[in-house]
Amino acid sequence: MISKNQYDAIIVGAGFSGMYMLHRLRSLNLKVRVIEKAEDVGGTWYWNRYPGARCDVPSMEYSYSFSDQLQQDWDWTEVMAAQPEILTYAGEVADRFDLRSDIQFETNVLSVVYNDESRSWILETDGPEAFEATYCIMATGCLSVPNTPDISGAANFKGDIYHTGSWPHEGVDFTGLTVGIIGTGSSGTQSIPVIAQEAKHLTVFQRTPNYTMPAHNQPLSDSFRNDAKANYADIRKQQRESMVGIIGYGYGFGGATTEEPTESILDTSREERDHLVETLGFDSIQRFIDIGVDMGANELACDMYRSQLGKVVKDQETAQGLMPQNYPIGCKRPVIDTQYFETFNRDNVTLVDLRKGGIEQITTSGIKTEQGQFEFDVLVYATGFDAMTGALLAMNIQGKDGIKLSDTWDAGPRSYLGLQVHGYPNLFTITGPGSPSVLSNMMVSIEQHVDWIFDCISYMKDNNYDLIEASGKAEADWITHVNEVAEGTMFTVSSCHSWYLGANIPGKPRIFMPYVGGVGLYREKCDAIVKNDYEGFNFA
Ligand code: NA7
Repeated sequence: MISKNQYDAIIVGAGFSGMYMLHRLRSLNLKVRVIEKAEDVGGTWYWNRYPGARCDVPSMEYSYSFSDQLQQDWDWTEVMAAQPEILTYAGEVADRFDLRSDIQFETNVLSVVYNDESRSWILETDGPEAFEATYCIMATGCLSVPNTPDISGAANFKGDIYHTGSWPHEGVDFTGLTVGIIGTGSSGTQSIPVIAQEAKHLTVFQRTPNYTMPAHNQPLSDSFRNDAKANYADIRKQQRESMVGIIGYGYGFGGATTEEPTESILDTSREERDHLVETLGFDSIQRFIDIGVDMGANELACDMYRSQLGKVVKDQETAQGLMPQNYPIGCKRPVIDTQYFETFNRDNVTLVDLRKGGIEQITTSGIKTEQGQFEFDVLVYATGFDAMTGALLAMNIQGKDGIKLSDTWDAGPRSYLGLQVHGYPNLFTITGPGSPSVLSNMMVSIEQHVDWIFDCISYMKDNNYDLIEASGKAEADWITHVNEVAEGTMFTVSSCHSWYLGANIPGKPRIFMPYVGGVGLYREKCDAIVKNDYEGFNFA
Protein backbone atom coordinates (compact mmCIF):
# COMPACT_ATOMS: atom_id res chain seq x y z
CA MET A 1 0.00 0.00 0.00
CA ILE A 2 1.45 3.35 -1.03
CA SER A 3 1.44 6.04 1.64
CA LYS A 4 1.23 9.66 0.61
CA ASN A 5 3.43 12.26 2.24
CA GLN A 6 1.99 15.76 2.29
CA TYR A 7 4.30 18.69 1.63
CA ASP A 8 3.99 22.34 0.79
CA ALA A 9 6.57 21.92 -1.94
CA ILE A 10 8.31 19.06 -3.66
CA ILE A 11 11.51 19.82 -5.53
CA VAL A 12 12.69 17.26 -8.07
CA GLY A 13 16.46 17.19 -8.35
CA ALA A 14 19.33 17.93 -5.96
CA GLY A 15 21.75 19.60 -8.32
CA PHE A 16 22.70 23.24 -7.89
CA SER A 17 19.14 24.46 -8.56
CA GLY A 18 17.39 21.98 -6.27
CA MET A 19 19.83 22.59 -3.42
CA TYR A 20 19.44 26.36 -3.53
CA MET A 21 15.65 26.11 -3.93
CA LEU A 22 15.47 23.94 -0.81
CA HIS A 23 17.63 26.37 1.13
CA ARG A 24 15.42 29.32 0.19
CA LEU A 25 12.06 27.65 0.75
CA ARG A 26 13.11 26.51 4.21
CA SER A 27 13.31 30.16 5.20
CA LEU A 28 9.57 30.48 4.45
CA ASN A 29 8.88 27.71 6.98
CA LEU A 30 7.41 25.51 4.28
CA LYS A 31 7.43 21.75 4.53
CA VAL A 32 9.71 20.82 1.65
CA ARG A 33 11.14 17.57 0.32
CA VAL A 34 13.63 17.09 -2.47
CA ILE A 35 13.48 13.89 -4.50
CA GLU A 36 16.73 12.87 -6.15
CA LYS A 37 17.62 9.85 -8.27
CA ALA A 38 21.32 9.82 -7.35
CA GLU A 39 22.91 8.76 -4.07
CA ASP A 40 24.10 12.29 -3.36
CA VAL A 41 23.87 15.93 -4.43
CA GLY A 42 25.55 17.49 -7.47
CA GLY A 43 23.24 16.85 -10.42
CA THR A 44 25.13 16.91 -13.69
CA TRP A 45 28.43 16.92 -11.78
CA TYR A 46 27.39 13.77 -9.95
CA TRP A 47 26.85 11.85 -13.19
CA ASN A 48 29.44 13.32 -15.57
CA ARG A 49 32.59 11.81 -14.08
CA TYR A 50 34.27 10.99 -17.36
CA PRO A 51 38.03 11.60 -17.67
CA GLY A 52 38.74 15.25 -18.39
CA ALA A 53 35.28 16.53 -17.33
CA ARG A 54 35.65 20.20 -16.58
CA CYS A 55 33.49 23.31 -16.44
CA ASP A 56 33.85 25.79 -19.30
CA VAL A 57 33.00 28.82 -17.14
CA PRO A 58 35.63 30.41 -14.85
CA SER A 59 35.28 28.84 -11.40
CA MET A 60 35.19 32.19 -9.60
CA GLU A 61 31.99 32.81 -11.59
CA TYR A 62 30.59 29.28 -11.71
CA SER A 63 29.70 29.28 -8.03
CA TYR A 64 26.85 30.39 -5.79
CA SER A 65 26.66 34.06 -4.93
CA PHE A 66 23.87 33.83 -2.36
CA SER A 67 26.18 33.35 0.61
CA ASP A 68 29.08 35.74 0.94
CA GLN A 69 30.56 33.56 3.65
CA LEU A 70 30.58 30.60 1.28
CA GLN A 71 32.24 32.48 -1.57
CA GLN A 72 34.83 33.93 0.81
CA ASP A 73 35.59 30.57 2.42
CA TRP A 74 35.82 28.44 -0.72
CA ASP A 75 39.13 28.33 -2.62
CA TRP A 76 38.93 27.26 -6.25
CA THR A 77 42.22 25.81 -7.42
CA GLU A 78 42.00 26.37 -11.20
CA VAL A 79 40.63 28.95 -13.62
CA MET A 80 38.12 26.35 -14.79
CA ALA A 81 37.36 23.69 -12.24
CA ALA A 82 37.42 19.98 -12.96
CA GLN A 83 34.43 17.80 -12.12
CA PRO A 84 35.78 16.34 -8.83
CA GLU A 85 36.34 19.80 -7.40
CA ILE A 86 32.85 20.99 -8.39
CA LEU A 87 31.29 17.88 -6.86
CA THR A 88 33.23 18.48 -3.64
CA TYR A 89 31.92 22.05 -3.67
CA ALA A 90 28.34 20.78 -4.04
CA GLY A 91 28.95 18.46 -1.09
CA GLU A 92 30.34 21.33 0.98
CA VAL A 93 27.20 23.39 0.26
CA ALA A 94 24.99 20.46 1.30
CA ASP A 95 26.98 20.08 4.56
CA ARG A 96 27.15 23.76 5.35
CA PHE A 97 23.40 24.34 4.96
CA ASP A 98 22.44 20.89 6.25
CA LEU A 99 20.52 20.13 3.07
CA ARG A 100 20.72 16.34 2.96
CA SER A 101 18.23 15.88 5.80
CA ASP A 102 15.44 17.07 3.48
CA ILE A 103 16.58 15.18 0.40
CA GLN A 104 15.26 11.75 -0.47
CA PHE A 105 18.09 10.11 -2.43
CA GLU A 106 17.97 7.11 -4.72
CA THR A 107 14.36 7.82 -5.61
CA ASN A 108 13.17 8.09 -9.17
CA VAL A 109 10.04 10.07 -10.03
CA LEU A 110 7.75 8.02 -12.25
CA SER A 111 4.76 10.33 -12.60
CA VAL A 112 3.71 13.85 -11.65
CA VAL A 113 -0.05 14.35 -11.82
CA TYR A 114 -2.15 17.39 -10.97
CA ASN A 115 -5.30 16.70 -9.00
CA ASP A 116 -7.95 19.25 -10.02
CA GLU A 117 -10.04 18.74 -6.88
CA SER A 118 -7.35 18.98 -4.23
CA ARG A 119 -5.38 21.46 -6.35
CA SER A 120 -2.21 19.59 -5.58
CA TRP A 121 0.50 17.63 -7.33
CA ILE A 122 0.88 13.92 -6.73
CA LEU A 123 4.24 12.36 -7.43
CA GLU A 124 4.72 8.64 -7.63
CA THR A 125 8.20 7.21 -7.41
CA ASP A 126 9.94 3.88 -7.64
CA GLY A 127 10.08 3.88 -3.83
CA PRO A 128 7.35 2.84 -1.41
CA GLU A 129 6.04 6.36 -0.90
CA ALA A 130 4.06 8.80 -3.02
CA PHE A 131 4.19 12.53 -2.40
CA GLU A 132 1.55 15.24 -2.49
CA ALA A 133 2.35 18.94 -2.56
CA THR A 134 0.87 22.34 -3.35
CA TYR A 135 3.94 23.33 -5.34
CA CYS A 136 6.05 21.15 -7.57
CA ILE A 137 9.39 22.59 -8.62
CA MET A 138 11.34 20.91 -11.36
CA ALA A 139 15.07 21.31 -10.71
CA THR A 140 15.86 18.56 -13.17
CA GLY A 141 18.63 20.19 -15.20
CA CYS A 142 18.98 20.87 -18.90
CA LEU A 143 21.50 18.15 -19.70
CA SER A 144 20.52 15.26 -17.49
CA VAL A 145 19.09 12.56 -19.75
CA PRO A 146 21.93 10.88 -21.68
CA ASN A 147 21.32 10.27 -25.37
CA THR A 148 22.34 6.75 -26.28
CA PRO A 149 22.12 6.30 -30.04
CA ASP A 150 20.12 3.41 -31.36
CA ILE A 151 22.85 1.59 -33.28
CA SER A 152 22.05 -1.95 -34.27
CA GLY A 153 24.12 -4.71 -32.70
CA ALA A 154 25.05 -2.79 -29.53
CA ALA A 155 23.76 -5.64 -27.36
CA ASN A 156 26.21 -8.03 -29.04
CA PHE A 157 29.34 -6.05 -28.17
CA LYS A 158 31.51 -8.25 -25.94
CA GLY A 159 33.36 -5.50 -24.07
CA ASP A 160 32.17 -2.83 -21.66
CA ILE A 161 30.16 0.16 -22.93
CA TYR A 162 30.20 3.47 -21.06
CA HIS A 163 28.37 6.77 -21.51
CA THR A 164 30.17 9.98 -20.55
CA GLY A 165 26.93 11.28 -19.00
CA SER A 166 26.61 8.37 -16.53
CA TRP A 167 30.20 7.41 -15.86
CA PRO A 168 31.02 4.69 -13.26
CA HIS A 169 31.91 6.16 -9.88
CA GLU A 170 34.89 3.90 -9.44
CA GLY A 171 36.35 5.22 -12.71
CA VAL A 172 37.55 3.20 -15.68
CA ASP A 173 41.13 2.03 -16.11
CA PHE A 174 41.89 2.06 -19.85
CA THR A 175 45.50 0.94 -19.41
CA GLY A 176 46.45 -1.61 -22.05
CA LEU A 177 43.00 -1.48 -23.67
CA THR A 178 41.94 -0.51 -27.15
CA VAL A 179 39.05 1.95 -27.00
CA GLY A 180 36.44 3.26 -29.44
CA ILE A 181 34.64 6.54 -28.74
CA ILE A 182 31.60 7.92 -30.58
CA GLY A 183 31.03 11.67 -30.37
CA THR A 184 33.14 14.81 -30.57
CA GLY A 185 31.01 17.35 -28.71
CA SER A 186 32.17 18.86 -25.45
CA SER A 187 32.33 15.53 -23.59
CA GLY A 188 34.25 13.80 -26.39
CA THR A 189 36.60 16.75 -26.84
CA GLN A 190 37.39 16.80 -23.12
CA SER A 191 37.78 13.04 -22.66
CA ILE A 192 39.64 12.08 -25.86
CA PRO A 193 43.01 13.66 -24.85
CA VAL A 194 42.87 12.01 -21.40
CA ILE A 195 41.77 8.56 -22.60
CA ALA A 196 44.44 8.67 -25.32
CA GLN A 197 47.15 9.04 -22.70
CA GLU A 198 46.03 5.88 -20.92
CA ALA A 199 44.71 3.57 -23.62
CA LYS A 200 46.75 1.32 -25.86
CA HIS A 201 44.84 2.70 -28.82
CA LEU A 202 41.91 5.09 -29.24
CA THR A 203 39.64 5.19 -32.31
CA VAL A 204 37.51 8.33 -32.53
CA PHE A 205 34.26 8.07 -34.51
CA GLN A 206 33.36 11.59 -35.55
CA ARG A 207 30.08 12.49 -37.28
CA THR A 208 30.46 16.28 -37.15
CA PRO A 209 33.76 18.04 -36.41
CA ASN A 210 33.45 20.81 -33.84
CA TYR A 211 34.89 24.29 -33.52
CA THR A 212 36.71 24.06 -30.20
CA MET A 213 38.88 26.73 -28.63
CA PRO A 214 41.89 26.32 -26.32
CA ALA A 215 40.84 26.54 -22.65
CA HIS A 216 44.11 28.09 -21.40
CA ASN A 217 43.30 26.59 -18.03
CA GLN A 218 45.76 27.39 -15.22
CA PRO A 219 46.09 26.99 -11.47
CA LEU A 220 44.74 30.04 -9.62
CA SER A 221 47.17 32.02 -7.53
CA ASP A 222 46.32 33.23 -4.03
CA SER A 223 46.59 36.83 -5.14
CA PHE A 224 44.17 36.31 -8.04
CA ARG A 225 41.67 34.55 -5.78
CA ASN A 226 41.94 37.15 -3.06
CA ASP A 227 41.47 39.93 -5.56
CA ALA A 228 38.33 38.27 -6.91
CA LYS A 229 36.99 37.71 -3.41
CA ALA A 230 37.52 41.35 -2.54
CA ASN A 231 35.61 42.34 -5.68
CA TYR A 232 32.88 39.74 -5.53
CA ALA A 233 30.00 42.19 -5.07
CA ASP A 234 30.97 43.96 -8.26
CA ILE A 235 31.72 40.73 -10.17
CA ARG A 236 28.31 39.28 -9.30
CA LYS A 237 26.53 42.48 -10.30
CA GLN A 238 28.29 42.52 -13.65
CA GLN A 239 27.50 38.85 -14.23
CA ARG A 240 23.78 39.42 -13.58
CA GLU A 241 23.65 42.36 -15.96
CA SER A 242 25.66 40.69 -18.71
CA MET A 243 24.65 38.74 -21.80
CA VAL A 244 25.62 35.23 -20.76
CA GLY A 245 26.31 35.58 -17.04
CA ILE A 246 30.07 35.47 -17.55
CA ILE A 247 32.37 38.45 -17.41
CA GLY A 248 35.49 36.43 -18.12
CA TYR A 249 37.05 36.83 -14.71
CA GLY A 250 40.00 34.56 -15.07
CA TYR A 251 40.25 34.47 -18.82
CA GLY A 252 43.36 36.01 -20.25
CA PHE A 253 45.80 33.36 -19.17
CA GLY A 254 48.10 31.78 -21.71
CA GLY A 255 47.53 34.44 -24.36
CA ALA A 256 43.73 34.46 -24.70
CA THR A 257 42.42 37.93 -25.25
CA THR A 258 40.29 39.60 -22.60
CA GLU A 259 39.71 42.67 -24.70
CA GLU A 260 36.30 43.37 -26.14
CA PRO A 261 36.37 42.68 -29.90
CA THR A 262 36.36 45.87 -31.91
CA GLU A 263 37.42 45.03 -35.49
CA SER A 264 35.39 43.87 -38.46
CA ILE A 265 36.86 40.79 -40.10
CA LEU A 266 35.37 42.00 -43.38
CA ASP A 267 37.80 44.94 -43.27
CA THR A 268 40.89 42.71 -43.10
CA SER A 269 43.00 41.48 -45.99
CA ARG A 270 43.98 37.87 -46.56
CA GLU A 271 47.55 38.71 -45.51
CA GLU A 272 46.38 40.33 -42.28
CA ARG A 273 44.27 37.32 -41.40
CA ASP A 274 47.15 34.93 -42.17
CA HIS A 275 49.41 37.00 -39.95
CA LEU A 276 46.89 36.93 -37.10
CA VAL A 277 46.59 33.14 -37.34
CA GLU A 278 50.38 32.89 -37.37
CA THR A 279 50.72 34.94 -34.19
CA LEU A 280 47.57 34.16 -32.19
CA GLY A 281 46.49 30.72 -33.43
CA PHE A 282 42.86 29.80 -32.75
CA ASP A 283 42.45 32.84 -30.48
CA SER A 284 42.84 35.12 -33.51
CA ILE A 285 39.16 34.85 -34.43
CA GLN A 286 38.01 36.19 -31.07
CA ARG A 287 38.95 39.75 -31.90
CA PHE A 288 36.20 40.38 -34.45
CA ILE A 289 32.81 41.90 -33.81
CA ASP A 290 30.95 40.59 -36.83
CA ILE A 291 31.43 36.83 -36.97
CA GLY A 292 28.35 36.24 -34.84
CA VAL A 293 26.07 38.39 -36.96
CA ASP A 294 27.25 38.13 -40.58
CA MET A 295 27.52 34.85 -42.45
CA GLY A 296 30.25 36.18 -44.76
CA ALA A 297 32.30 37.32 -41.78
CA ASN A 298 31.67 33.99 -40.10
CA GLU A 299 32.94 32.06 -43.12
CA LEU A 300 36.18 34.09 -43.11
CA ALA A 301 36.65 33.18 -39.44
CA CYS A 302 35.96 29.52 -40.26
CA ASP A 303 38.75 29.70 -42.88
CA MET A 304 41.15 31.12 -40.28
CA TYR A 305 40.12 28.37 -37.90
CA ARG A 306 40.72 25.63 -40.48
CA SER A 307 44.04 27.13 -41.43
CA GLN A 308 45.26 26.98 -37.81
CA LEU A 309 43.92 23.43 -37.47
CA GLY A 310 45.98 22.42 -40.51
CA LYS A 311 49.07 23.74 -38.73
CA VAL A 312 48.42 21.95 -35.42
CA VAL A 313 47.55 18.52 -36.84
CA LYS A 314 50.53 17.07 -38.67
CA ASP A 315 48.88 14.46 -40.86
CA GLN A 316 46.94 16.45 -43.45
CA GLU A 317 44.32 13.78 -44.12
CA THR A 318 43.52 13.71 -40.39
CA ALA A 319 43.54 17.51 -40.30
CA GLN A 320 41.05 17.63 -43.19
CA GLY A 321 38.90 15.11 -41.35
CA LEU A 322 38.85 17.27 -38.22
CA MET A 323 37.94 20.46 -40.07
CA PRO A 324 34.39 21.70 -39.51
CA GLN A 325 32.76 22.64 -42.82
CA ASN A 326 29.44 24.03 -43.99
CA TYR A 327 28.11 25.35 -40.70
CA PRO A 328 28.96 28.55 -38.82
CA ILE A 329 31.10 29.03 -35.75
CA GLY A 330 28.85 29.89 -32.83
CA CYS A 331 25.72 27.99 -33.82
CA LYS A 332 26.48 25.18 -31.41
CA ARG A 333 27.44 25.51 -27.77
CA PRO A 334 31.10 26.64 -27.69
CA VAL A 335 33.51 23.87 -26.84
CA ILE A 336 36.81 24.52 -25.13
CA ASP A 337 39.59 22.00 -24.91
CA THR A 338 43.00 21.11 -23.62
CA GLN A 339 45.29 19.62 -26.29
CA TYR A 340 42.41 18.20 -28.35
CA PHE A 341 43.82 18.56 -31.85
CA GLU A 342 47.36 17.80 -30.64
CA THR A 343 46.05 14.42 -29.47
CA PHE A 344 45.53 13.39 -33.10
CA ASN A 345 49.30 13.65 -33.60
CA ARG A 346 49.76 10.66 -31.29
CA ASP A 347 50.56 7.28 -32.83
CA ASN A 348 47.89 5.57 -30.76
CA VAL A 349 44.95 7.72 -31.95
CA THR A 350 42.95 7.17 -35.15
CA LEU A 351 40.21 9.43 -36.49
CA VAL A 352 37.30 7.86 -38.35
CA ASP A 353 35.61 10.66 -40.25
CA LEU A 354 32.07 9.34 -40.56
CA ARG A 355 31.33 11.89 -43.31
CA LYS A 356 33.24 9.49 -45.56
CA GLY A 357 30.98 6.57 -44.60
CA GLY A 358 28.75 6.18 -41.57
CA ILE A 359 28.32 3.57 -38.86
CA GLU A 360 26.49 0.46 -40.05
CA GLN A 361 26.43 -1.55 -36.86
CA ILE A 362 28.17 -2.45 -33.65
CA THR A 363 29.67 -5.92 -33.85
CA THR A 364 30.88 -8.24 -31.10
CA SER A 365 34.36 -6.72 -31.33
CA GLY A 366 33.98 -3.20 -32.63
CA ILE A 367 32.15 -1.00 -35.14
CA LYS A 368 31.43 -1.74 -38.78
CA THR A 369 31.25 1.38 -40.93
CA GLU A 370 30.79 1.94 -44.64
CA GLN A 371 34.58 2.49 -44.63
CA GLY A 372 35.41 -0.83 -42.98
CA GLN A 373 35.56 -2.58 -39.61
CA PHE A 374 37.29 -1.11 -36.53
CA GLU A 375 38.12 -3.36 -33.57
CA PHE A 376 38.44 -2.39 -29.91
CA ASP A 377 37.94 -3.74 -26.36
CA VAL A 378 35.82 -0.95 -24.86
CA LEU A 379 33.25 1.47 -26.32
CA VAL A 380 32.52 4.96 -25.01
CA TYR A 381 29.43 6.93 -26.01
CA ALA A 382 30.11 10.66 -25.82
CA THR A 383 26.82 11.22 -27.58
CA GLY A 384 25.28 13.95 -25.46
CA PHE A 385 21.85 14.45 -23.98
CA ASP A 386 18.17 14.79 -24.73
CA ALA A 387 18.62 18.42 -23.77
CA MET A 388 16.24 20.80 -22.03
CA THR A 389 13.02 18.80 -22.39
CA GLY A 390 14.25 15.21 -21.90
CA ALA A 391 14.09 15.10 -18.10
CA LEU A 392 10.70 16.83 -17.90
CA LEU A 393 9.08 14.62 -20.52
CA ALA A 394 10.48 11.48 -18.89
CA MET A 395 8.43 12.09 -15.73
CA ASN A 396 4.95 11.63 -17.24
CA ILE A 397 3.72 15.03 -16.14
CA GLN A 398 -0.06 15.57 -16.34
CA GLY A 399 -1.61 18.97 -15.75
CA LYS A 400 -5.17 20.23 -15.43
CA ASP A 401 -7.91 18.01 -16.91
CA GLY A 402 -5.42 15.19 -17.32
CA ILE A 403 -3.54 16.88 -20.17
CA LYS A 404 -0.12 15.37 -20.72
CA LEU A 405 3.01 17.50 -21.05
CA SER A 406 4.06 15.24 -23.92
CA ASP A 407 0.89 16.41 -25.77
CA THR A 408 1.24 20.07 -24.74
CA TRP A 409 4.82 19.96 -26.07
CA ASP A 410 4.04 17.79 -29.07
CA ALA A 411 5.37 20.46 -31.46
CA GLY A 412 8.15 21.62 -29.11
CA PRO A 413 8.30 23.13 -25.63
CA ARG A 414 5.88 25.95 -24.73
CA SER A 415 6.33 28.00 -21.59
CA TYR A 416 6.01 31.46 -20.10
CA LEU A 417 9.51 32.76 -19.27
CA GLY A 418 10.77 29.18 -19.03
CA LEU A 419 9.23 29.24 -15.55
CA GLN A 420 5.70 27.90 -15.99
CA VAL A 421 3.56 26.12 -18.56
CA HIS A 422 -0.07 27.12 -19.12
CA GLY A 423 -2.31 24.31 -17.85
CA TYR A 424 0.18 23.25 -15.15
CA PRO A 425 -0.61 25.45 -12.13
CA ASN A 426 1.89 25.69 -9.28
CA LEU A 427 4.46 23.77 -11.30
CA PHE A 428 7.69 25.68 -11.85
CA THR A 429 10.64 24.78 -14.05
CA ILE A 430 14.05 26.10 -13.02
CA THR A 431 15.95 27.13 -16.17
CA GLY A 432 13.20 25.71 -18.35
CA PRO A 433 13.02 26.07 -22.13
CA GLY A 434 12.28 29.68 -23.07
CA SER A 435 14.77 31.05 -20.50
CA PRO A 436 18.50 31.83 -21.07
CA SER A 437 19.47 28.54 -19.36
CA VAL A 438 22.06 26.73 -21.49
CA LEU A 439 23.07 29.93 -23.29
CA SER A 440 24.30 31.28 -19.98
CA ASN A 441 26.39 30.55 -16.93
CA MET A 442 23.93 28.13 -15.34
CA MET A 443 24.75 29.34 -11.83
CA VAL A 444 23.58 32.87 -12.63
CA SER A 445 20.40 31.63 -14.28
CA ILE A 446 19.68 29.12 -11.52
CA GLU A 447 20.00 31.71 -8.77
CA GLN A 448 17.79 34.15 -10.65
CA HIS A 449 15.05 31.56 -11.22
CA VAL A 450 15.18 30.24 -7.66
CA ASP A 451 14.96 33.78 -6.25
CA TRP A 452 12.07 34.57 -8.59
CA ILE A 453 10.14 31.44 -7.54
CA PHE A 454 10.89 32.15 -3.88
CA ASP A 455 9.57 35.72 -4.22
CA CYS A 456 6.51 34.44 -6.05
CA ILE A 457 5.63 31.89 -3.38
CA SER A 458 6.23 34.51 -0.65
CA TYR A 459 3.89 36.87 -2.50
CA MET A 460 1.26 34.14 -2.70
CA LYS A 461 1.58 33.42 1.01
CA ASP A 462 1.27 37.10 1.86
CA ASN A 463 -1.83 37.46 -0.32
CA ASN A 464 -3.47 34.19 0.65
CA TYR A 465 -3.26 32.75 -2.83
CA ASP A 466 -2.69 29.07 -3.25
CA LEU A 467 -2.64 28.79 -7.01
CA ILE A 468 -0.65 30.44 -9.81
CA GLU A 469 -0.91 29.65 -13.49
CA ALA A 470 0.64 31.26 -16.56
CA SER A 471 -2.04 32.51 -18.96
CA GLY A 472 -2.21 31.01 -22.44
CA LYS A 473 -1.84 34.44 -24.01
CA ALA A 474 1.24 35.38 -21.98
CA GLU A 475 2.79 32.07 -22.92
CA ALA A 476 2.03 32.52 -26.62
CA ASP A 477 3.41 36.08 -26.58
CA TRP A 478 6.57 34.92 -24.83
CA ILE A 479 7.16 32.15 -27.38
CA THR A 480 6.75 34.69 -30.18
CA HIS A 481 9.35 36.90 -28.49
CA VAL A 482 11.77 33.97 -27.94
CA ASN A 483 11.51 33.10 -31.63
CA GLU A 484 11.88 36.70 -32.76
CA VAL A 485 15.13 37.27 -30.91
CA ALA A 486 16.57 33.97 -32.14
CA GLU A 487 15.75 34.75 -35.75
CA GLY A 488 18.70 35.94 -37.80
CA THR A 489 21.28 34.64 -35.32
CA MET A 490 23.79 31.89 -36.06
CA PHE A 491 21.79 29.62 -33.75
CA THR A 492 18.94 29.13 -36.17
CA VAL A 493 20.57 29.00 -39.61
CA SER A 494 19.43 25.95 -41.56
CA SER A 495 22.96 24.48 -41.69
CA CYS A 496 23.10 24.30 -37.89
CA HIS A 497 22.10 21.01 -36.27
CA SER A 498 22.55 21.72 -32.58
CA TRP A 499 21.00 20.25 -29.48
CA TYR A 500 19.66 23.77 -28.77
CA LEU A 501 17.29 22.96 -31.65
CA GLY A 502 16.71 19.37 -30.57
CA ALA A 503 18.44 18.31 -33.79
CA ASN A 504 20.53 15.61 -32.05
CA ILE A 505 17.52 13.46 -31.13
CA PRO A 506 15.76 11.62 -33.97
CA GLY A 507 12.10 12.70 -34.17
CA LYS A 508 12.45 15.61 -31.72
CA PRO A 509 10.66 18.76 -32.98
CA ARG A 510 13.19 21.23 -34.39
CA ILE A 511 12.61 24.39 -32.39
CA PHE A 512 15.12 26.75 -30.81
CA MET A 513 14.61 26.21 -27.07
CA PRO A 514 16.66 28.71 -25.02
CA TYR A 515 16.18 32.50 -24.84
CA VAL A 516 18.87 34.45 -26.72
CA GLY A 517 18.08 37.89 -25.28
CA GLY A 518 20.71 37.57 -22.54
CA VAL A 519 20.52 37.13 -18.78
CA GLY A 520 20.56 40.89 -18.07
CA LEU A 521 17.61 41.68 -20.31
CA TYR A 522 15.78 38.53 -19.24
CA ARG A 523 16.13 39.46 -15.57
CA GLU A 524 14.76 42.94 -16.32
CA LYS A 525 11.76 41.40 -18.04
CA CYS A 526 11.09 39.01 -15.16
CA ASP A 527 11.38 41.85 -12.63
CA ALA A 528 9.08 44.10 -14.66
CA ILE A 529 6.46 41.34 -14.75
CA VAL A 530 6.61 41.09 -10.95
CA LYS A 531 6.34 44.86 -10.57
CA ASN A 532 3.30 44.74 -12.81
CA ASP A 533 1.52 42.44 -10.34
CA TYR A 534 2.83 39.28 -11.99
CA GLU A 535 1.54 40.24 -15.39
CA GLY A 536 0.62 37.17 -17.43
CA PHE A 537 0.06 34.98 -14.38
CA ASN A 538 -3.37 34.27 -12.85
CA PHE A 539 -3.76 33.69 -9.12
CA ALA A 540 -6.54 32.07 -7.15
P1 NA7 B 1 26.94 16.94 -27.70
O1 NA7 B 1 27.53 18.28 -27.75
O2 NA7 B 1 25.51 16.76 -28.07
O3 NA7 B 1 27.86 15.99 -28.59
C1 NA7 B 1 27.46 14.68 -28.91
C2 NA7 B 1 28.36 14.14 -29.96
O4 NA7 B 1 27.95 12.80 -30.27
C3 NA7 B 1 28.32 14.92 -31.26
O5 NA7 B 1 29.60 14.92 -31.83
C4 NA7 B 1 27.34 14.10 -32.10
O6 NA7 B 1 27.50 14.27 -33.48
C5 NA7 B 1 27.75 12.71 -31.68
N1 NA7 B 1 26.70 11.72 -31.94
C6 NA7 B 1 25.48 11.64 -31.40
N2 NA7 B 1 24.81 10.58 -31.88
C7 NA7 B 1 25.63 10.00 -32.79
C8 NA7 B 1 25.52 8.88 -33.63
N3 NA7 B 1 24.40 8.15 -33.67
N4 NA7 B 1 26.56 8.56 -34.43
C9 NA7 B 1 27.68 9.29 -34.40
N5 NA7 B 1 27.86 10.37 -33.62
C10 NA7 B 1 26.84 10.72 -32.82
O7 NA7 B 1 27.06 16.31 -26.24
P2 NA7 B 1 28.22 16.50 -25.17
O8 NA7 B 1 27.96 15.57 -24.06
O9 NA7 B 1 29.54 16.41 -25.81
O10 NA7 B 1 28.06 17.96 -24.68
C11 NA7 B 1 26.80 18.42 -24.20
C12 NA7 B 1 26.98 19.65 -23.38
O11 NA7 B 1 27.49 19.29 -22.11
C13 NA7 B 1 27.97 20.63 -23.89
O12 NA7 B 1 27.49 21.49 -24.83
C14 NA7 B 1 28.37 21.36 -22.62
O13 NA7 B 1 27.41 22.31 -22.32
C15 NA7 B 1 28.32 20.32 -21.60
P3 NA7 B 1 26.64 15.41 -34.26
O14 NA7 B 1 27.31 16.71 -33.91
O15 NA7 B 1 25.23 15.33 -33.73
O16 NA7 B 1 26.73 15.04 -35.67
